[in-house]
Amino acid sequence: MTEQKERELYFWMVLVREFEARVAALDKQGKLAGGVYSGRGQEAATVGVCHALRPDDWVFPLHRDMGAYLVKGADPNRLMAQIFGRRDGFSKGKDSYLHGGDLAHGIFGATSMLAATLPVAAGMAYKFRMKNEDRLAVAFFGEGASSRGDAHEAMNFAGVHKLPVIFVCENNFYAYSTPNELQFAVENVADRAAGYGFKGEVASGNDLHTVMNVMQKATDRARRGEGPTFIELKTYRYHGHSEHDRAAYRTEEELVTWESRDPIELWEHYMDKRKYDLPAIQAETLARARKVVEDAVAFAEASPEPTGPEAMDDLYATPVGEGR
Ligand SMILES: Cc1ncc(C[n+]2csc(CCOP(=O)(O)OP(=O)(O)O)c2C)c(N)n1
Repeated sequence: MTEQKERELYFWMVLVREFEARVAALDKQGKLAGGVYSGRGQEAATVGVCHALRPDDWVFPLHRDMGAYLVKGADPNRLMAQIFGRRDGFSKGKDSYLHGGDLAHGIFGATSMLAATLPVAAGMAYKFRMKNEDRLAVAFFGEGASSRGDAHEAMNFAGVHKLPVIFVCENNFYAYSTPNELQFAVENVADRAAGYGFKGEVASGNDLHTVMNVMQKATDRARRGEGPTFIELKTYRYHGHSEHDRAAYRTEEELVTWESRDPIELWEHYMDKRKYDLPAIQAETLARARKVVEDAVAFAEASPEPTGPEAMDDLYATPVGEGR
């Protein structure tokens, strides 16, 4: 990998962290329109996965996958406006962050029902297959979501039809407060892939190199027509489930253990070992990321609130023959 690419990957992780930190602060100031689910600590997972994709591939992020939006190409200004519930957001102020997809960049908005997007991702991959398109669908979900029937149905269907879809489970050890041992009885969630007839990979979600390696294998497999991969990335969220959750169900020792494997610090350590000018890179990257975030906040704050009647816009398609 070139130094330029490694620095770019670093920028994405720092941008995701800075963006989410600002969003958490804005939430505490009561400025936002909906729930905030920080993925702080999970940046290597979303950045590593999405960096491996092409612009015309599709991602299906869930509530903790802000990085997927940013790396896949969503405009940070519109993303922030979405989080503020303003007219320039993807849903034009009709919804909170969670449900705002950005169709122009291949980002499907999350649904509140966990795992409900997985069959949609499989369906989209089925369409790619039918139309002979060299494109992939990537569905993110947590280990909690993996317990839902939708996840099983999607993976079974994808396995039967050898679809170009990658299932990325970010296992951060808690689904809200439910720990792994009360969530599934297998050792790894990805062990289930065998039951669907495709490959399961278990990897560190905090180590960017590892994430990129497993993604490379999975995208190659899918593009060769060899079907899906179930990637389980072991990672950790530093914040509670959402900003109001103090996460009293975990120990300080556990949190600190994971913080000592911080994905951004691991990458900095790597760049240092490569003898790059780390202090200069850190300062430059942080300034660049903060500028993007501050511009996005200014844009969102200047974006108007939608008016009442706009609530009815876009609810129905224009009937055929009418309008245009
Ligand atoms: C079907 C369904 N059940 C419960 C919820 C409430 N809920 C939202 S997020 C969440 C925890 C999800 O955990 P996980 O899938 O592991 O993802 P994480 O939040 O850890 O990233 C729960 C229980 C929901 N949205 N949908």
